[in-house]
Amino acid sequence: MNSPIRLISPKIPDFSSFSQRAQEIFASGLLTNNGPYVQQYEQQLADYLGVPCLSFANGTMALMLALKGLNLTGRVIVPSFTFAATVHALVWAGLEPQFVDIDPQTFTIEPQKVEEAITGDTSAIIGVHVFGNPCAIDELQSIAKKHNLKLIFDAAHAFGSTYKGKPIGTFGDVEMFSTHATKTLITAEGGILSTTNPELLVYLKQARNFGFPEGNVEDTIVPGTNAKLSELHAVIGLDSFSDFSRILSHKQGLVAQYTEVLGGIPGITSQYVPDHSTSAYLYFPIIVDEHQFGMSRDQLHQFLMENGIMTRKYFYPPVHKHTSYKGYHSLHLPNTDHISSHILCLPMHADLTPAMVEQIGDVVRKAHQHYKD
Ligand code: T4K
Repeated sequence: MNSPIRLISPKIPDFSSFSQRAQEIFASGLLTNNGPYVQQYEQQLADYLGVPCLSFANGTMALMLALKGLNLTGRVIVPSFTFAATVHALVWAGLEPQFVDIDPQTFTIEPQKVEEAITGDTSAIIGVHVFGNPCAIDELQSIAKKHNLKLIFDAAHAFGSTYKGKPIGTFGDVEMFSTHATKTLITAEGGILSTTNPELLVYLKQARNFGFPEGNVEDTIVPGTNAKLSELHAVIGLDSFSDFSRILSHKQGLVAQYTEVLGGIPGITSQYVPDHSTSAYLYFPIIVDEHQFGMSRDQLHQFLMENGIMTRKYFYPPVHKHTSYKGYHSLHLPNTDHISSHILCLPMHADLTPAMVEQIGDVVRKAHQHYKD
């Protein structure tokens, strides 16, 4: 049997380039604490996005520090259709989640529901660019402005996505990217914050380094934490960055092919990406309508696995149904519940070939045929 088609296959940068730089780092003795490679990596990110960028140990800590740095209080509006880390970060920042439903086509937070949910206690909105698909940014921006709320984007999946011709990373008060091994731009573990807010940048630099201001290692200014990226991680990021555009366009080709091979299979639809946006497509999500397709999402997941194709049910269950959010289980979020229980994320990565996408399409068609016969 052929080896399975993986959901994700991190594009590990060339080892000889890494080892050369790692040797330099070892020889210098400076392994972390804002060394030259971290600075070079942050400069490359800032040049690419056109706004200042800071690196962090992971996306979750980065988001938590961004929320702290904006001095938020009370409740923060957030979708439940996301990875748990989005919500955990705000709870760790001492805030209360206020879950809001998503649009059933784009899978991103529904602006009208956001506006309806605002109360006197609301201090911010977090939008998540789900699988790389940008939120309805203009609408969210005008709601935030009208109600004097901060607007934060969890762009964990969206490095390389664009909205109305501008890169994701340039919107709201601050945006967070993850560079975890499962992403397209990787540092093994890591996160990025991009913001043009000078006070927030100063806070974040201090907060990721225990609260020390630049040039002072004795007196902390804020109760910070340790959320620094190491030099070795920054080297992986630099190498990964040099291959990023090629991988992004490879993924775009795969999306076109997925759309073609899955098109016309009854009961299979995908995520709607508006014409004014481009998505970095972390995965290729499909929605399985059991009645038209003939198999449930869970049965298709199993069938694909038996045929050597790895898939994941991101994000199932939705965060408000997690055990850690017991108090929210009875919330009525119909689109979130529906998408969460019908979604399946298909493989998407640099090593995925057109032949593999063809094979995935054939197996999905076979599953439908199997039911019909
Ligand atoms: N906000 C959102 C919306 C997020 O999705 C995430 C993270 C965050 C915030 C927080 O960012 P970080 O703090 O992580 O920077 C994974 C990732 O760990 C997580 O980063 C990601 N989102 C989430 C969607 O997925 P798991 O536990 O589901 O992944 P895991 O380990 O099962 O791996 C998934 C697939 O990738 C597997 O098929 C194996 C493959 N894989 C994984 C790793 C770690 C590899 O091939 N190589 C690897 O090194 O969480």
